[in-house]
Amino acid sequence: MSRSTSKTIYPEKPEEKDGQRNKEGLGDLPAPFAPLDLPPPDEYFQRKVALISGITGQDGSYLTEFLLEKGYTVHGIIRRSSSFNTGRLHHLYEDQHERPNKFHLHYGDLTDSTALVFLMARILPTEVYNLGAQSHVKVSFSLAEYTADVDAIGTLRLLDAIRTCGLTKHCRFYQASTSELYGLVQEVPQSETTPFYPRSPYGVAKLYAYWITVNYREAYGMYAVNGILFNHESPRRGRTFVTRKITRAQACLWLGNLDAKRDWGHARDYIEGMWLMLQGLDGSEPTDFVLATGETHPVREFVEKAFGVVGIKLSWSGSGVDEEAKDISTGKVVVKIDPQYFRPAEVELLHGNPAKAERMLGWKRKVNFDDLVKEMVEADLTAVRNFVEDQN
Ligand code: NDP
Ligand code: GDR
Repeated sequence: MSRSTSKTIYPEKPEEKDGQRNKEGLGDLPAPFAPLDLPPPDEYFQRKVALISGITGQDGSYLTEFLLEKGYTVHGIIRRSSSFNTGRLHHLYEDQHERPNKFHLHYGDLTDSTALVFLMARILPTEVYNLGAQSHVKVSFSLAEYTADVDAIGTLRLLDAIRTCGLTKHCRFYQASTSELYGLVQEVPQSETTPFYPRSPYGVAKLYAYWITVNYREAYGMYAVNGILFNHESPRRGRTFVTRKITRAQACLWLGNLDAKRDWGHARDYIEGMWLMLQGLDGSEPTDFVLATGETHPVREFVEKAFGVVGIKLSWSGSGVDEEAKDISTGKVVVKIDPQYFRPAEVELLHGNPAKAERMLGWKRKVNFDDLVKEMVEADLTAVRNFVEDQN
């Protein structure tokens, strides 16, 4: 059958309606499959509608609070799960009475293109925040293929959903990139120009996501940016990340590499930075930003500070897998090493340089290291006390 007689839904050379081909910079590529009758971008952007993947995670919950406060309508993608996965959003749902119709959750998954296109076309967001990911570095060694599917190809699926719906000029896109891209660091501190050298399936998947975001910005003129965020923590941090594992410790704490150094900030500060990246940059071209504190601390120091909050001083002895820490006042061993928490390839040092974000976004972290540790320990103590009270 000759090409000229075949009927395709996606014509190879679409008719140029309303100068769309030049305006969208589509060249010879297929037109959006479902061009929508949208107002011009300036008018369209009067609406404030956010779509968040990963809304049930630490960052998603803080971002939702932040955007609702700013008057946005917030739509979130949640995964079907047999166990409860909306705990971090519970308080916002209860607030629905005061903020009617502003907060909506939809089933979807970064592995399901059809669902993403459907949600995009229905919601018509002005800002998309791609926070969804299999985000645990150690777990990514066990679930390498799945991590690539969600973290790398999932990002592509979301970007393509925007294109498919003809929203390339109508929607700004934030990609949750990570300091794990630097991995085996090539310079200290790390900035937007530091070469990448990821050290885990997670880091490699996020490298693809980083570049596909840059590529869609350059190829289609999309307002798509990477926030290269260094570790940020909070009382809502998942319980298997090292900081939260430490602040929740009640019995002996079994850890892995105590010498790894991280640039730890507070998640709430970083959420504001994400939002600032999508606010137009005063007309400058969209670009990528590092968010970091500019300080670095070993895991061992986090442990000492956390125990210090409850008045426990530690003495360390031994080395390698035999290292341990005792409570000086009781002599009880409170920290030991379990090699199962070591990683096949480790990121030993992360230390970010946030100068570009400070200069162009006016962003600066507010919470310092000591206050971060204190807030997390106190939140976990409160949670334990409340739990005990509930039992009585
Ligand atoms: P969390 O692990 O707390 O949250 C991850 C979110 O992604 C959850 O809502 C999770 O849903 C969702 N998710 C997982 N798989 C899928 C999927 N297949 N489809 C749709 N959603 C999915 O991560 P954080 O909030 O800490 O981080 C947010 C983002 O920022 C992540 O992309 C992370 O990689 C990145 N990042 C985080 C940093 C940090 O220090 N926190 C630093 C730099 C980058 P569910 O609740 O159902 O599991
Ligand atoms: P990270 O965070 O890998 O930096 O990724 P995590 O808290 O898991 O590890 C930080 C460092 O602590 C060491 N470590 C341990 N880690 C865990 N989880 N459990 C332990 O028992 C333990 N003992 C020592 C680790 O080896 C590591 O060096 C986080 C995630 O949020 C990513 O999604 C994000 O991209 C990066 O931060 C920036």
